[in-house]
Amino acid sequence: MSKFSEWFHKILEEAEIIDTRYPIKGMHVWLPEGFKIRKHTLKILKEILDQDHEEVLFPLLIPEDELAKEAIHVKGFEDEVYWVTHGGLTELNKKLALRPTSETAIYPMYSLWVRSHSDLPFKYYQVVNTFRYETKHTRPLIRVREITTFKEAHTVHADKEDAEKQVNEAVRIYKTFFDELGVPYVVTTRPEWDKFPGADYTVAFDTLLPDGKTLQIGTVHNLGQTFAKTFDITYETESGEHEYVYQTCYGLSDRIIASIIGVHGDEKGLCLPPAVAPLQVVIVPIIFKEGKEEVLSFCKDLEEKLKNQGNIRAYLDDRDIRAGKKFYEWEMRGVPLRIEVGPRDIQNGEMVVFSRYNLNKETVKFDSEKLVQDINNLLDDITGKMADKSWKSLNKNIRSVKSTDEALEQIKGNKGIISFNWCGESECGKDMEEKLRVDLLGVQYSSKEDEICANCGKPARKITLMAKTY
Ligand code: PR8
Repeated sequence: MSKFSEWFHKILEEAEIIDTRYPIKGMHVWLPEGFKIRKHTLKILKEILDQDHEEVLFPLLIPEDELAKEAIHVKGFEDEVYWVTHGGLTELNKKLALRPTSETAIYPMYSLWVRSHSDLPFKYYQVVNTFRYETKHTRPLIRVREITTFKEAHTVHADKEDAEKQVNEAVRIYKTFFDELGVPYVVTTRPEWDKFPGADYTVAFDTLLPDGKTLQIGTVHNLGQTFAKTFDITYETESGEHEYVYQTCYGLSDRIIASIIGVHGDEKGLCLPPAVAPLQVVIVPIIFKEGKEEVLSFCKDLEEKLKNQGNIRAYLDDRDIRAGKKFYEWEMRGVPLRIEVGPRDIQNGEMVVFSRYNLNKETVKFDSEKLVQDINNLLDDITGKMADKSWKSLNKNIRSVKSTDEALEQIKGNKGIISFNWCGESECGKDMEEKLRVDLLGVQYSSKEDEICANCGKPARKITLMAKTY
């Protein structure tokens, strides 16, 4: 197990995010702390999506014949489907699949719902659990067999241009979302051999974890008319003809939580962005025999004020244990801001604030009038600085190379992401993956001038990224 992997497992347990001891491989239990992080994260996502999507909820089970309808799609998932074969003791005459994703659950209904051009576009999403019998090594939150937090959006459009536009819009949505979490990413168009089964093309978000491997954290698929033709999703145009629709879908999973934990965490444990931290501020009274009551009552007022006036998730830790022990625990749990108040601070009109992300402690003047505003500003400042820090770390680890030899050197020494010019030929791309034992993430953009492919020397106009991946 790599150092990061060990760290990750340990912190999931210590910070009580999930319990991995559930007796089915790849399926875990969300604990209260983890569930809160998940809840706050979903709230951010839903707020963004709800601006122009509708939330729906489809059944978990998909009839075998529907799942099998789209040949390429079913081929892509056939090794990974869990089947329900019995109802009690009775064998079902039609097997039912636990959804690995919901295209084949949703699109037969879209075929009933979409009627006229005036119904379009349709933008629905749901947050559900999906099941994939992953054959690769499972890892908590990263590669699970029950994806508990599968956010999937499915849109329907009258024409190709509108679907293209939606792909860009979905990329913008995911950028906004990851930016709020301070999780940095690279966006690429996946190579042909790695696109979603049934899609025309796939655009993917990858982030970099501390061990130098990338993690795919979100995908946007342009489905073209493939599913529309399979499921007969048509609409009547203004002139009364029937046309097949164009579709997109895009999804995120439990990996969003894994990336928050992995990208921001450090040797002291979790380091949570204020937006998703179960507690944003913890108040630790520094108590001596003298002035104990005064300090406690001051801290109680402070807690009330932050909670009631500021809507800040604040908590007064007045347990009768050493302050040092409290510091250790809250740092491990990733609380973004700690306020320490002792008798002398009250006399001086000061308090000590400690930022988790840079472990900085400073004494600040205490102004009762401006307190809520000051703390909110501090939290905003932390959000921005955490994002800066994680983006710097990602950018530092993208290295441009001119040849496969150079790529090999870089990957051996530094890990991280390699950027290079690629001719775009599948054979050449796969050859590189094999030689370098990495995955080709995909094409980032066309290079400005004709360059030479780092592998085969043919003309290349595609800046492409490669990395060891999860
Ligand atoms: C779709 N259909 O399904 P996608 N554990 C954790 N996360 C995972 C796992 C896993 N075993 N497998 C995939 N993911 C489309 C889009 C509806 C929505 C994550 O797309 O198969 C990946 O990060 O690409 C991926 O980006 C996301 O789920 C969506 O899965």
